[in-house]
Amino acid sequence: LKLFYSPGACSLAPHIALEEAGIRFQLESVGLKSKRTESGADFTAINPKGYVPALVLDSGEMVTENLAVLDWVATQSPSLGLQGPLGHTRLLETLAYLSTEVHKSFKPLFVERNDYETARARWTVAQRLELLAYGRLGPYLFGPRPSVADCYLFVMLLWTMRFGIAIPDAFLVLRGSMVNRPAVQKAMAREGLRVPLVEGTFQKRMGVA
Ligand SMILES: N[C@@H](CCC(=O)N[C@@H](CS)C(=O)NCC(=O)O)C(=O)O
Repeated sequence: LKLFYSPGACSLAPHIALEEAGIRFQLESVGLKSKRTESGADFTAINPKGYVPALVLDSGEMVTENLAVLDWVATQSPSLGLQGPLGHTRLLETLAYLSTEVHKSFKPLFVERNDYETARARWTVAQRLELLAYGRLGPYLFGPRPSVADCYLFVMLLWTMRFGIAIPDAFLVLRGSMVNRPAVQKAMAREGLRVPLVEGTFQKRMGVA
């Protein structure tokens, strides 16, 4: 099993999830601009989409798209999924929201568009996180245990620190709970990222999203 990733990018979500699952895997970093992997390979020849995450299974088949990669991890390690008749549906619902509504809303911030687009993106991210937080009991999205959706949300909550976007109190708790998890600390250290200790003091080496 091999995960292609870039430090601090959205691929940190499956990286954390794989650590949480206790699955053995290899990592290979990708330069998102150069499209070269750390071993010098042309990443677009491996994944024509040219973006991370890309997970190569032991069978040699490749899975891309965070939603699918995270769902795959949850099928390997059901404690990272959601139980009950609607469990899988709720997981996909949340992963889809994170991917298409939250993650995508960050894009103008990473490409440094004009002030208007940047301000609008910040507002959109904040508003979508408010909607997601509404009615959550915590500490994680679905209660006392983290799911793969929390891994994805956590990466977005690191990005809000980077861009100084205020987040709901429930997500301050969630981010703090995630930061204390050994799997999160291991994955962040492996990606060369400093684990935030105090709100607002996050020194990052983030990839471009
Ligand atoms: N649709 C993809 C998007 C993944 C994505 O945006 N990856 C970013 C890093 S967070 C990336 O690799 N960007 C470089 C590029 O698109 O060239 C997913 O949901 O997994």
